[in-house]
Amino acid sequence: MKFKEVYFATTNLHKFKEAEKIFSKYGLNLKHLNFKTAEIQSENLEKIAKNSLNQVLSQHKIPVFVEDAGLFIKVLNGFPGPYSSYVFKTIGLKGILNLLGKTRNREAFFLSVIAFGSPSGEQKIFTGKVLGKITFKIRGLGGFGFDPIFQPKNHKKTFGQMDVEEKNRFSHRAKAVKKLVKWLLFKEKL
Ligand code: ITT
Repeated sequence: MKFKEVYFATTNLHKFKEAEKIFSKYGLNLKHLNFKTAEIQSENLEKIAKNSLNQVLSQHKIPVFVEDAGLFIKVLNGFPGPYSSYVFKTIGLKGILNLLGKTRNREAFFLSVIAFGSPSGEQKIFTGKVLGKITFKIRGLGGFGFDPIFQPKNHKKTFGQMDVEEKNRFSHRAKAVKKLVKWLLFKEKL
């Protein structure tokens, strides 16, 4: 890899562990930077991620990435989307299930946007998306956030019923992190 070490700036250890597992599969070591960014309000995850990245880079001259993720529910016109963290803290899983009630169309997706930057000034964006549906009940104790009510397409379990390894096979975050890792490894050969 071109960079000796790469940092993931996040306050969410679950997110870090998911990414770390993928890095180590490719033989790379991922470092954790516990950094709380002041998340700007925007409907665009990429804008939020880029802004957060620049906050980190203004204080740390290291190769680093941030990730912004959200759950987008079709019948709610994409809500909670960029407000997922706040909605999780306020109305939580039960609040989302109540909002949907008995609605049959429960289609949703998770989107992950990674913004990577290095002190030399280069910046790159990587995204990952997973389609699925919101379950009728909370299922599973694993994972974090909305995992216990999100069932990825063509699978019987919710993310909450999977361990990190299994979730990493198809999650939004895993897809984005794999793109980043491949880019980091490919760059070395340039
Ligand atoms: P940092 O900003 O410090 O990285 P965070 O938890 O606030 O940590 P996000 O803003 O990206 O990170 O999170 C948005 C919220 O969306 C998160 O708190 C969860 O409630 C939810 N979320 C994101 N990814 C998720 C996943 O893989 N599984 C379940 N819920 C997820």
